Amino acid sequence: MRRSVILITGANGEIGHGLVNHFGRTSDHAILALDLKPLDDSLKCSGVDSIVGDILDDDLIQRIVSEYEINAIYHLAALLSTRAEYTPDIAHRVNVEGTLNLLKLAHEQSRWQEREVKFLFPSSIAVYGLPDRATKDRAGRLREEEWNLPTTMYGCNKLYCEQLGRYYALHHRQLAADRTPGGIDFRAVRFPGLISAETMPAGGTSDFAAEMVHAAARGEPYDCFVDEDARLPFLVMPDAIKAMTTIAAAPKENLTQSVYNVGAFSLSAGEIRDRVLGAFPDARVSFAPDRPRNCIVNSWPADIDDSRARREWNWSPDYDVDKAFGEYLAPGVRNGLRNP
Ligand code: NAD
Ligand code: AKB
Repeated sequence: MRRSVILITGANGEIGHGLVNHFGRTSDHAILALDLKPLDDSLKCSGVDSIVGDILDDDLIQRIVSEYEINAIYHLAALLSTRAEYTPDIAHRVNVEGTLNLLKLAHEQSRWQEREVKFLFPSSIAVYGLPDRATKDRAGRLREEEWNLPTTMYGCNKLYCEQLGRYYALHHRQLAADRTPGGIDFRAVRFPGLISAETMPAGGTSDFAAEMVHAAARGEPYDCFVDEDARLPFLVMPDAIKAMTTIAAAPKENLTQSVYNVGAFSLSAGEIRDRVLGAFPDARVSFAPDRPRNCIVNSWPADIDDSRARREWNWSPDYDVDKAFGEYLAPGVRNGLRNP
């Protein structure tokens, strides 16, 4: 008998920490956690099998097929935007070929099980590409289909994987004589910058927000790599987990598209500094913009329109900006310092 599991790739990353914890608390399903890095000890518990490995390793994927019956896939493994710009070829392999491997795995599993396998994919505001700051200021909150002209390898990868997922769900093997409809139930959320009180980001371009909060809590000075007025939408980690698990549970007939924006609040780097100073009055934040990274942030929207997610699957963040800083980030990072 193959063990029935929810597969989480990139399980040792920031969202992975949140998801593994969430399922550990709330789900009867066993979890298969896959990551290049060993799973943190804090995430290891009964009900969690972990595999150290690469989503590009075909032999490993086949081993997973032979040992597990996969109910749903949360495919988180990726190289984020800044890291991807340094190694675009590797980013393309991990972000696109890796996603294709997981879609093929989901397809194979659905044939074995003769039912749909849910595939949850965290996309990103990096799929948007605004040509300059003036256009960004004029554009305001973007809907899903606007300005899909990414300027980064990561954004191109995410946009294409959204389309690959839709293709696998709706049109895969459309000319095959023995084609049976369905197979993969692909659902994606486009996340803004995420801020976690528990983990530190690495390799992203929206990382300045989380880095500023964590540096302040540690009493370290922080040189912010974007301009004071650089603005992005943000979401705190508990709401990111809420978004992924809520869209996963939504009745399929309510969903009119496969990709949805989700957001909570929009802040400039200067406004984040002010919030951080409110919580940590001794914080030392200065601005030393890195022009190319600042350009990437300027190509991403200041805010996103998530009204379709709110209408179709009742998306609603638990944390507005006051609650995010007052009830989650400030107490959370202080607590993290007490319990390293
Ligand atoms: P993260 O960098 O913290 O985690 C990614 C994990 O994937 C890492 O633990 C890494 O070891 C693993 N990984 C990388 N390459 C791998 C490979 N070839 N095989 C197996 N594992 C591999 O990132 P995160 O913040 O947890 O993001 C998770 C997902 O959410 C990513 O797809 C990311 O693009 C997306 N996302 C994140 C944000 C954000 O602000 N954090 C925003 C939008 C979308
Ligand atoms: C990044 O900056 O690359 C991520 C993202 C917004 O997708 N945090």
